[in-house]
Amino acid sequence: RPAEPVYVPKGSNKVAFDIPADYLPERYRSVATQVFNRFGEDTDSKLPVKQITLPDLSIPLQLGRRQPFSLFIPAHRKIAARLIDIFMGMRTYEDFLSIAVYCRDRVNPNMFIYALSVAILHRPDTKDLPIPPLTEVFPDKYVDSGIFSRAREEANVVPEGSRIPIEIPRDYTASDLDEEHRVAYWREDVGINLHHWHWHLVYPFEGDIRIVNKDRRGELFYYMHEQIMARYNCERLCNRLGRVKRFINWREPIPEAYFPKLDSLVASRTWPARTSGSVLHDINRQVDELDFDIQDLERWRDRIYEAIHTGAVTNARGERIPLTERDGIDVLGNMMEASILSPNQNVYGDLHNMGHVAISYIHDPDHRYLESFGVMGDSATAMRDPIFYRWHAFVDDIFQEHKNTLPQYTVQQLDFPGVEIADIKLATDQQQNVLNTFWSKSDVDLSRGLDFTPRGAVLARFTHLNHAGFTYTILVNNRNNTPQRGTVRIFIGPREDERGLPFPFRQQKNLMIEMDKFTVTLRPGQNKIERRSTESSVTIPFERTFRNLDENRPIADDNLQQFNFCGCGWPQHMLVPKGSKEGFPMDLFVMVSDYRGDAVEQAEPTGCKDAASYCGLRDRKYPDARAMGYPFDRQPRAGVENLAQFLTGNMAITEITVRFSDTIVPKSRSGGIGNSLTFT
Ligand code: CUO
Repeated sequence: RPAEPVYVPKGSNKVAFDIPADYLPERYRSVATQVFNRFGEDTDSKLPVKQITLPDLSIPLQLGRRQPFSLFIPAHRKIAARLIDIFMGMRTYEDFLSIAVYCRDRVNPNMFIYALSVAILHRPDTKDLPIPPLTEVFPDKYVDSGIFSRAREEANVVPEGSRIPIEIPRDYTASDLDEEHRVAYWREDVGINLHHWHWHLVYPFEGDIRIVNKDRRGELFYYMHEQIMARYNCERLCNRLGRVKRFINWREPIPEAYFPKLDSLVASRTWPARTSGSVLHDINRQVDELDFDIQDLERWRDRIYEAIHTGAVTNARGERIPLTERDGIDVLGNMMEASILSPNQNVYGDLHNMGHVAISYIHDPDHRYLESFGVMGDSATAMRDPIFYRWHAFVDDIFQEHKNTLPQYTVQQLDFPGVEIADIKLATDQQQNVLNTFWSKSDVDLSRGLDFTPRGAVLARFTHLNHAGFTYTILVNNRNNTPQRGTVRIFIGPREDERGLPFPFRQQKNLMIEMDKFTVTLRPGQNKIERRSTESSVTIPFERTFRNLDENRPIADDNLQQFNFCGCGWPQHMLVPKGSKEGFPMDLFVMVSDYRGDAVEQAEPTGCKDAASYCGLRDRKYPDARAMGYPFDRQPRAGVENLAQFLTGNMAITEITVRFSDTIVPKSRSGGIGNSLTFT
């Protein structure tokens, strides 16, 4: 299976690996020359792969080649962690390349790509190397299974150059009879699912402590998923669906069904579906070394609640560790997920991960049908399923329970003396305070993930939500007579609930979507700040989700470096919720906070730094000293009932409208997002 040991971007010089003869698995050796000639004929150079003394691979080889691999299964995690250790432990780049090449045709392909990607992200000598884009390596996790036979036909019959992209229908997993299907375009978005996979690559919950122990990773687990929930709830309101109901009673049938219609090409299996009315069961699957009861989940849940309500956790030595105002959320995030940084897995268990597992095996809890996990069992596919959000609504609610115990922000903790916002607005080329959304089409190359196809791209064309680019304009008065540094924090949130009534602050705060965050220096007097939507600290540029394969233009080398190696980040094309045809009313909120309370003293980041809000910075601390989600992470001070009453002088709100038009608009060639289009 062509999961490439080192990803060579298309369009660059093609390189073939010159592999030591006994690196090939025995049964391929007799055909080695033939295969090399077939795939090596159009290469420009040969890259010699060094023969090394091989480390002990017995543990990674325990997982079969054709077995599905899930990070949520502890036995799989341990095996993967060993492979990551091996990759991380290779002393030189040449040794790393060598072991990667050796493993590629021997270990489980899904685990191989996972471990290889984690190693590339974390080894100092591979920092600038792009990691394999998962849509290209395993397109079967993103594309309707029916596409692949068409793709093979296209690849085998039609010569490169005359191939046309295969259209992925927009509505292939369900019909409108299922009201949850109204938000399928969001749940199944390729960029959103890629972001989630990348996030969990950057923040693994098991393995070498140096890889897991990143600054505030538990808190970021809370915050990144809290923002997914805020965004999804907002998307639901746009589509006239109620906010997600927490999955809290685990004995009740689950009304939400999901039929993924994905086939795994690696494991030759169909991803199982969940019918409406399915019920969780105790899990006892020897094949996965899994044995736990729903009661275990309930005990862990109750102990976590107890820790929150008593304000302290009990560590493995029996000591009480207080959940402090600053670090409590970080401890809780690691404890709930759980990561190996959990203070006590014996007591607090592995609640969030085992929830994923129990749900993903709902159709075969004791392996009697020899079935494997559903989409909830893989971070690359979990967000497709409506139950993901019901589970994470439960998880988030526990975090909120802790946040509700913290002291409310005082006016002094929010205000920025002498700094006042005079005016805020946002504008597209055409209109003020109106955002426009529509559909666009983008292509993904399937050829890397298809076995034995002739060379050249085979494109699948997706239809996805998109929006017209826009600019924020913020007028800020600095009445101090010295320049002041501040952090601009931009959020949007829906104004009205399911009934059309204005949201009280206590509810709206959980729906505030972070749009951007950046530092400014304010001169004394009036300052005009302008900021483009494409500069957002939340998103990665469009080109990093989809490579602009459809535009038939050579890609500049410096861009290539950027393309996929920092794939963590919300996709730019999903920055704005869909809104509605009539116009969906939202609040735009802007705050300039005092930088003295925000600053994290550290060296300038290198490498990927444009999606720090949800992804942090590589090799650096999280670049904002405030609690993540500030100022909306806590209950409001006494007397504040709505957003307007919450404002201090350094904040402002204005009403905006998100208007959706049900048309397909091409992306503009400038690399922007349909900026130059006219809407009437
Ligand atoms: Cu991201 Cu539940 O953590 O999937």
